[in-house]
Amino acid sequence: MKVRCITFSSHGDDRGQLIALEQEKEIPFDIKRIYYIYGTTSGVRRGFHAHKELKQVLVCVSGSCKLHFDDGKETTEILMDSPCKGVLVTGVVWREMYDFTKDAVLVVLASEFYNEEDYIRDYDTFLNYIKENNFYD
Ligand code: T46
Repeated sequence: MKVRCITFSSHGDDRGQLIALEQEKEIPFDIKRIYYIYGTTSGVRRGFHAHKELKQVLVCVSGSCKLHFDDGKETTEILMDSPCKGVLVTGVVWREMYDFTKDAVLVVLASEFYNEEDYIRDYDTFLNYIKENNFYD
């Protein structure tokens, strides 16, 4: 699966913690866009889509949430409970985000500008897309 956990180094001292993310270092693509999900209504599940081209790094900088990924062959669940934990997504992978705590802030660094045409928002269309493009291999 084209989903990989990354551990970020924290520059901690007696004042607290600081994590720096740099293009071509912690983030293996040019960053064109950053967005964050916060104030999520309790019990809500978001996402329900895949991207055709977009690469992303997701970090839960406050609180926690869970991520579900599905590449059509296997699925994985990742608990995002630390600002030191990033998830790099580079393939055509179905994703859902859930179990957000009240204080959760999920930051996403993205390789492309927002483009609705890059989204596949229907699960059967996603399965057909990866089959047609041999992304199962
Ligand atoms: C993803 C997961 C992790 C914009 O106008 N610009 C943007 O850059 C984004 C990301 C969204 N929007 C608008 C489009 C919708 O009207 O914000 C609204 C909510 O977006 P969406 O329903 O796609 O949000 P999620 O939480 O389902 O998915 C988002 C990202 O869209 C997606 O790229 O991988 O977070």
